[in-house]
Amino acid sequence: ARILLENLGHIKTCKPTSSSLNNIFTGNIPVVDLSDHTVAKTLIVNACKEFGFFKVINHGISMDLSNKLEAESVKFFKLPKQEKEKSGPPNPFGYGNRNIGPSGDTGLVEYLLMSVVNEYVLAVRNVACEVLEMIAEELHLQARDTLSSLIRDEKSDSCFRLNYYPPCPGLRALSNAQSLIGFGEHTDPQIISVLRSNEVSGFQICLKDGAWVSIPPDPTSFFLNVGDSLQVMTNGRFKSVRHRVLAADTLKSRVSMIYFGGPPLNEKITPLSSVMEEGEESLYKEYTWSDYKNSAYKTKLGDDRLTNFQKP
Ligand code: GA4
Repeated sequence: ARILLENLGHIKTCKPTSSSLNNIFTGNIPVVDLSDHTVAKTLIVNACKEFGFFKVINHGISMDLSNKLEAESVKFFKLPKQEKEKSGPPNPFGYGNRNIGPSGDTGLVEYLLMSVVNEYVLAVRNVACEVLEMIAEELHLQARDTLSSLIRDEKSDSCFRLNYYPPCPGLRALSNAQSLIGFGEHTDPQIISVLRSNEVSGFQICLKDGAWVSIPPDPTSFFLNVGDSLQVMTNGRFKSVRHRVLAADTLKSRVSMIYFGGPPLNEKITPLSSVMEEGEESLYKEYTWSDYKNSAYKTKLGDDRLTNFQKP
């Protein structure tokens, strides 16, 4: 555990529901080639509006870096229970098993939640910033770094999560749907999240019509999703995507690593003036990221956390 924790920096700690598991199909999710900015920025903005989700390729992060971190993670999750528990409980950062967040949510998952300091996270944050800068250009925001500066800020409230879904072969044959859930459906509260997983499937997103789509895993790529804060900052133009992970119905465990790019605690989360049409009003009340976070930690994982912040 110590090796992993030293490599990853300080562990501080950083929540699932199930609905019908039917309607599962593999969708055509936008794939964005980051080596061509001109094409990429239009694709990204369209994907953020339609899905709140897309995959990026040619991102410049070496497989080696991701694989090393994955291997370190597996080493940690394979340690005896007692050893792992020395890094817990996750309040807010640390090791957690089955229990997710403070509201009684559970899933077939173990995880480590931590603050962000290591090389991998810095590399992934750069990808997130590059994407946010392309969004800023495409939306004609006042400055290119209007969004990226929030997650580059030294006070940025970002975090990093390693999830380990133990192998549960044959699970799906069981009738109890709840037991199929690794991490229950939810939206991410932050601005943007960057996910990378090994080759084990399970990740799904919810489309606008409510259908769940399985996203084929791809360890060479990153999956980005719009968080609640970016939905608000675009006054609802971008969608904070609902997603979940099914338990690993295989002999192999699923390992995912997710960077959550959040703004500083005192940052006002409000629609960016340059996205607003003349006479357009904010759909949301005024609040800071700290207000949102405090409120989020009182909710159940699957709750729609933004409704409290919508204008009547
Ligand atoms: C969802 C996104 C991130 O994983 C996370 C989660 C956090 C936790 O696991 O402690 C939360 C969940 C997440 C949203 C609502 C609250 C907080 C559990 C929960 C019930 C680290 C985050 O920032 O919000």
